[in-house]
Amino acid sequence: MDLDSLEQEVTSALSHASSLDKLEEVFRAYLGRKGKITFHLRELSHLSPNERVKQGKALNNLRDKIKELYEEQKLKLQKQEGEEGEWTDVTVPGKRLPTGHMHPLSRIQMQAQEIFHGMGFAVAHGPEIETEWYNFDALNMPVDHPARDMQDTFWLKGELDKQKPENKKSGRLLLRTHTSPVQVRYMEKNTPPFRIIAPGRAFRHEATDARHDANMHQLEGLMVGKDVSVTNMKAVLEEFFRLFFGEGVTARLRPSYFPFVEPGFEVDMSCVICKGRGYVLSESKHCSTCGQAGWIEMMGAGMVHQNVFTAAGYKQGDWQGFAFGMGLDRLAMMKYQIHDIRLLYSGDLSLLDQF
Ligand code: FA5
Repeated sequence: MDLDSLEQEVTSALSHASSLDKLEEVFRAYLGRKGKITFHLRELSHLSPNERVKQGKALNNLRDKIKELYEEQKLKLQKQEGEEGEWTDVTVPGKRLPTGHMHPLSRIQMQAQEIFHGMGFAVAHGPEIETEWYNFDALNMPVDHPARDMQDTFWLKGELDKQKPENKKSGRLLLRTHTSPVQVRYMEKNTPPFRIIAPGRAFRHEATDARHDANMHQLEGLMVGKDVSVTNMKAVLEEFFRLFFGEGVTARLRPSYFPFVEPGFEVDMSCVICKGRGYVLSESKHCSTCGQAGWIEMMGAGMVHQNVFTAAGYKQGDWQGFAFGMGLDRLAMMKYQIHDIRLLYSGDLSLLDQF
């Protein structure tokens, strides 16, 4: 057995192996079960004891050397193949991490605010827990006024401390039934001319349906000056609808009654779900969103009653202005074609994830 030439042969075969697969092949050819060196190792038993010791030592040394060479070459090839294998396809779309997003109602509120901001309206806020005075009395609805029944109220237990002068007129506590009390709170602290909007939550103790919920959002508007008129109000509201919904949506004013305005109106817009038909063609059914009317009531509006100015501390006859209170939920329903207001508060991700 010529171990020197065997060593040369293996060394050359290992160092010339050009891939990991080929390297494995060489290794098996010498040290595998049927490998050349394994064969010689097995044959040792046929040799004389002296020969066996000598040959055995030499073969074991060769085997260790081959293993060492094999490991070295393996590392080299792994590195090479790894580097070549590291290929980046920059056109593969990145993984999108799930992130939160704005609730459709918050979006609607922001969009509406932006439009009014563009028309010079500032934003004002008021508390959700209100007093009877701001929610009703100051808005020309004293106790026993039948109009109080128009807005079913969640009354709260407890009252404000009547010893404090600022609470003298407050009355009972309640969850505000509309955003109109912000009008009075703002006027108490500011002198006209001004124009404000007051977005926020309001509550009504009433049965729910596709258009009504016990918890809803309104956006109040108030513009006061020396000669603000119904014409200004109509222009502002029409401009708002145009900017918010685009051309093609029509609005109408209907005479209506609210104790805090005179004259008062209800503002309707054509239903975008059924396109004003009252019947949804694609679903072959009557439109439940507008109750088949083709119109949906969006807001109440009118010229601020002089009694409200007086309650806020202005002198009777000094100022005139208009006010409106629109349903933000209704606005969201029309904009995104959501057929039931309750979906907005359901937390249903199949709806919310669309925004
Ligand atoms: C009011 O709340 C008056 N404060 C509006 C107003 C302000 C009139 C200033 C004049 C001057 P009304 O109850 O009609 O009015 O409600 C106004 C709008 O809020 C409605 O047109 C409707 O869009 C929305 N709304 C009222 N009740 C609910 C409800 N339960 N669920 C959802 N939206 C409602």
